[in-house]
Amino acid sequence: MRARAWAVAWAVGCWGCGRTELGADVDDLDGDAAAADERGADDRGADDGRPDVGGPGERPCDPSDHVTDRDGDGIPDADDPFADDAARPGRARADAIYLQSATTLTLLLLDDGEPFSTVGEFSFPEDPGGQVTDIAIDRFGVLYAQVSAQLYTCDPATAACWRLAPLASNSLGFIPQGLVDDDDDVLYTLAGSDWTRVDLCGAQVRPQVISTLSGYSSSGDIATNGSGITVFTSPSNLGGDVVVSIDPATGTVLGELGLPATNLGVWGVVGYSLVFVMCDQLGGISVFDPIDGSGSAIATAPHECWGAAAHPDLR
Ligand SMILES: [Ca+2]
Repeated sequence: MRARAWAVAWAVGCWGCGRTELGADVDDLDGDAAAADERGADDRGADDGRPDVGGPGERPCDPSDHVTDRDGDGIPDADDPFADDAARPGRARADAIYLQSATTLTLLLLDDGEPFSTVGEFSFPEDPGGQVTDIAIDRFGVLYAQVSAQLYTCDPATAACWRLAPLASNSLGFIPQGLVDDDDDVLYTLAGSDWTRVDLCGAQVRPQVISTLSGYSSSGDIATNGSGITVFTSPSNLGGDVVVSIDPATGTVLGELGLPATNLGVWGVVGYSLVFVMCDQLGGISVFDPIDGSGSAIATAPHECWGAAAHPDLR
């Protein structure tokens, strides 16, 4: 994610939850305030004037059901933005780090002699798309992307992307199952200084601001390592970025852990065992140890790095 690229679209009321939502529901044709009726599995009949709980063309989505898989693509309906399409969105590898520039998706295999391989240029078959500012991957391998002020899902094998719903930010990261939710990974974003939980169910997207951070803002990414430490990168007064630890459930800053091994913006961060792998805006790859705050450069990507993500099992 790119610090300069985010823009905030503000709260448009809540969806029966009493909390603030980010992102305008520009296509809520039935006026029921459901935030994702463009492709939402619960709102296919978007102009029917009825609650989105069933009926012809409408399917409820149970966020706790990680078993039902109508299209048999290995992604449960609750985690599948295309629950009736086995060809979409595709699944990410669990053994690789995914890096992206604004235009290109690349694999990084740290243990490989040729660590970088290009997946492809991002494409947008259904709309004009835009610059990709960050990506995140859940445990079923579904890859989400921030593009302009929209959340997309992309095929990790082809880099084709499809728009889901408005979401204004420049950083995405899944908090792994067991930390804020006992049976699901949960998508979070730092939109400016707003620590925001993004509940997903099928193609539904429901952002809720948890807290507003004082003195910190998103430089580029959010990640959790294998010991459960969640960090984000924030612009530092010293130049470059600082690595900040946060309690994801409450949005409480726990402290600064140190400086990355670069004085550039760190726009990509992934958990990798007990450390973090980071990439900076020019493509520099480094490792950061959250315990002693040390960082070391290890490689250079073939392009600018605007974001990074990895399957939660890589931690
Ligand atoms: Ca599917």
